[in-house]
Amino acid sequence: MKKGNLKHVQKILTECRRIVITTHVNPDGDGVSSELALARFLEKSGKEVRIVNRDPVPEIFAFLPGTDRIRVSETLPHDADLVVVLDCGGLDRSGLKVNAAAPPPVVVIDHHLTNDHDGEINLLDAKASATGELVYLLLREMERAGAVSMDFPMALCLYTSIFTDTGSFRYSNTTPKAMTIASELLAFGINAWMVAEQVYESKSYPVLKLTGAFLQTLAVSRQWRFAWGTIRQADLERTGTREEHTDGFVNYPRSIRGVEVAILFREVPGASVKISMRSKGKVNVAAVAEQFGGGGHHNAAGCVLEGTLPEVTRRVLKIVGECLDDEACYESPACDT
Ligand SMILES: [Mn+2]
Repeated sequence: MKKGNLKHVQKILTECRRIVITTHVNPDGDGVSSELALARFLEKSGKEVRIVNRDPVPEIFAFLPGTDRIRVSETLPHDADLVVVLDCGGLDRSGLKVNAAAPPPVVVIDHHLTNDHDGEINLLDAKASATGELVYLLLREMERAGAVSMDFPMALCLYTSIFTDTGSFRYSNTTPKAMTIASELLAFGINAWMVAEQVYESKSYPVLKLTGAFLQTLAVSRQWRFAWGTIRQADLERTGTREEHTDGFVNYPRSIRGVEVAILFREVPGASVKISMRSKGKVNVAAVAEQFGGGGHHNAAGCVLEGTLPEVTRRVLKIVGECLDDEACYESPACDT
């Protein structure tokens, strides 16, 4: 991250009064937590702050202080002096409709490895474990310059952001810096078990039924280098669950021994398929997702493709197979998609 950008963002935040904060569609723990921590700090600094997202906060993050203030809307408010977009490349990814006649200035704070960042100022660090890590550094910088301090609710949010984006401190983005920051956040009095319990141990029975249905769909390639699973709209309807409940499902095929790349195919209304990909390290799945107009990190990426589930599945598996010198085996019942 460029140090100058941190100062630059700090300056523009200080100068603006009406600030809107948003994140990507289908917000995750990092996006929501980063929004809440930044909003609270800016409000304590006397700013008029709104958080506007296209999609609701996933249930498992309802425990975060301030989620009730997040507004769900299709449209970006027209009267903001500044928009801060967190955890993605820019307003495009927020899914919010923007008044094209008078687009607001945008600050992007993100840690994704894509090159579509389109803010006036981009505070980027692909090495940061989470956007929350960058927000932490920004708030510490602002703390030094002003009268407002970080407090327990902000620390709880930022801890949750690093905790979730590192997969509970398991993924390769669990750097010494991430751990140091997490440790500083814990020192605010956060109960690590409480956060873990809220995020990972508060599943509903319907979600476990959906998990069961998903596990039935798992399939592996000929050489066992990649594996995938599928969620159909009918599975969600039958179990009474929603798309947000499939978060983390891609980790099941990834957990198979020898599998390098895991893919989750989710049928979404409107004849398209949402794809999440995870790599154990050798393959850059962001590069694969970018071929289909998506993006992400080396180890975690996604895209949305138009078409039916079987069509899209074949297209994506073909490319992944080429990357891994392997292929999907459709003729085997176990691999039938
Ligand atoms: Mn993130």
